[in-house]
Order: sequence, then C-alpha cells, then structure tokens
Amino acid sequence: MNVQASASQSNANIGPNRLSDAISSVSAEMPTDSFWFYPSEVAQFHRDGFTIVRGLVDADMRSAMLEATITGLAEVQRGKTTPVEFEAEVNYPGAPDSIAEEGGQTVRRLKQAHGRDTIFSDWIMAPQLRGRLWQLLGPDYVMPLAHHNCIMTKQPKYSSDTGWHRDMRYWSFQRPELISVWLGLGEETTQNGCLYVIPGSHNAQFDPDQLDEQSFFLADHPKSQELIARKVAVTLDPGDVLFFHCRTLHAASRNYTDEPKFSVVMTFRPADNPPQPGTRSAAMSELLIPTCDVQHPC
Ligand SMILES: O=C(O)CCC(=O)C(=O)O
Repeated sequence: MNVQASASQSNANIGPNRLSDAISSVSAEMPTDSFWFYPSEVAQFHRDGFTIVRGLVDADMRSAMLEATITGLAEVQRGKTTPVEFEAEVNYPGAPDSIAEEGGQTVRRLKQAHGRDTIFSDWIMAPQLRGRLWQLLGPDYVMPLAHHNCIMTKQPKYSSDTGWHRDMRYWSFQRPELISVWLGLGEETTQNGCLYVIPGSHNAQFDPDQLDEQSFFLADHPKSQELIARKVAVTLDPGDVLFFHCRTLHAASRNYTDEPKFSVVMTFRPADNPPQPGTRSAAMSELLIPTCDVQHPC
C-alpha cells in the first residue's frame, strides 16, 4: 500500500493533526531498524486504527515489570493504600457487586504504573518505543499520567467483560488524538481476555442511539452489528505491543483460564493537543518525553 495515499485518506476523517503530519514525512522506501515502524505498519495504523509489533520488549524488562506487578498486588492484599481500581468499582458483567463481598477486592488495574518502579520509566524511554511514537505523533509528545498509566490485571476469578468502547469516551482533550500502547507481559488469548478491536472504527461515525448512557457501543443495534462482525482478536505473545488510536473501538471478555493476565498500558498525545482545563484529563501532571537523542529516519 502507498503510505502517502493512506495518510491523506486518514486526514479526511480525523482532520488536520500531528499524526498525519508525521506520517506524510515517512517515505515508503525508508530503511527500517529496530527503533522504527515499517512503513506498512504506519500505514496500517492510519488505515485500521491499530498496529502490532511482535517481540518489542525483552524478557528482562518483562520480568522486572512482572515483579513490580506482583509487589503491587501484594501491597493491596496487605491493605496498603495504593492507587488501584477494583473490579467491583466498574460494575461490568462478571465483576463482584461490591468491594465488601467475596472477590470484591479483585484488582482490575494497578494505577500510576509510572510511579511504581523505574522499570516503567525504562519502557517509556526505550528507543524502540520513542522512535515509533515519533513516527505517529511527531517529535514533541507527552505522556498524560491521568489516563491508563497502569498495569491491567485480569484475574482468573471475578474478572469482567469490557463492552465495546472508545477510550476517548472518558478523556477530554482538544482533539481526539492520542495513542495507547498495550504491552502483553504474558500471553494474551481469547481465553484469558485479550482485546478485540474493530479495524477502521477510529474513522467511523455513530448515531447517538448506538451508544448507551456511558458511551458504550450498544452491541445489539443493527448498525453496530455490521461493525462488530469485523472484529479481530489481538492475541499477543509476551513482549508483543499493540498501538491503538483513542477512537478505535475495542472490547474484551473476562479471563476464563486459571492464570492471571497482566498488561502494561500507557497513553501518549502530541504536545499541541492539551487536555481541556478543569477536566479529569487535566487533573494530573504529564511527562514530557525527550526525543532529541532518537534520530528520525526521514
Ligand atoms: O482488558 C479489558 O478488559 C479492556 C480494558 C480496556 O479496554 C480499557 O481499559 O480501556
């Protein structure tokens, strides 16, 4: 596929932005190495709203992240106050009804991953991540600490089904232009609750009656069914990374296996797409990510 053509198609739908500026400077003949997406991966991101890079994170980094995860979960069990989201708080199908009942303390996310261990800074600063984010967001980008910045933990018991949604539904920025980076610490399968995504849904327009009051996509609406029929499972091996647009529809089931599933999820935005003042998106500080030491391929 011609990268330039794909970029301009995408521009027509998401409007003028840094994502499209960045892609239009990536030539189809660009030599690639391990810091960069191949042009076909950039084109896929713009066409489908996601792309997957296999084996981006090595075993040492993964096992350090896993250790920080186990430590975080043990702290919750010991009753330490730590930023966390329980399954019981989200009220999704499968989740316990309250924190007080059996399974009510099942953790869904260890929040504020970045502040938990320096290994998460190592990941955020890894050149193989920064080079790729530069290609999608341009050289000046930022990591909001308010959204994602978490370790998603999907436990064998008491985990829940997440309905079809766009992450933009609960984020407030000047433009719907952010990218989430989802790293599988272990295998992610249809059995343990891997993500499903709908290719091209980042460019789709919905009727208001396709969404419920929480902006979840109503799966039984006839127009929604056409889209949902195109879903693909994002199965990951340890170290694989999914990059997806904040308007890409995604969903996941609960974990039907006997082993927990752990994923590290961070979100990034172009520096010129700030949060709306006074919203939850503006409530925390953000990390300015240096890219001057990553030499852009163009
Ligand atoms: O793993 C899941 O259940 C989905 C999580 C998700 O989509 C989200 O947090 O936005």
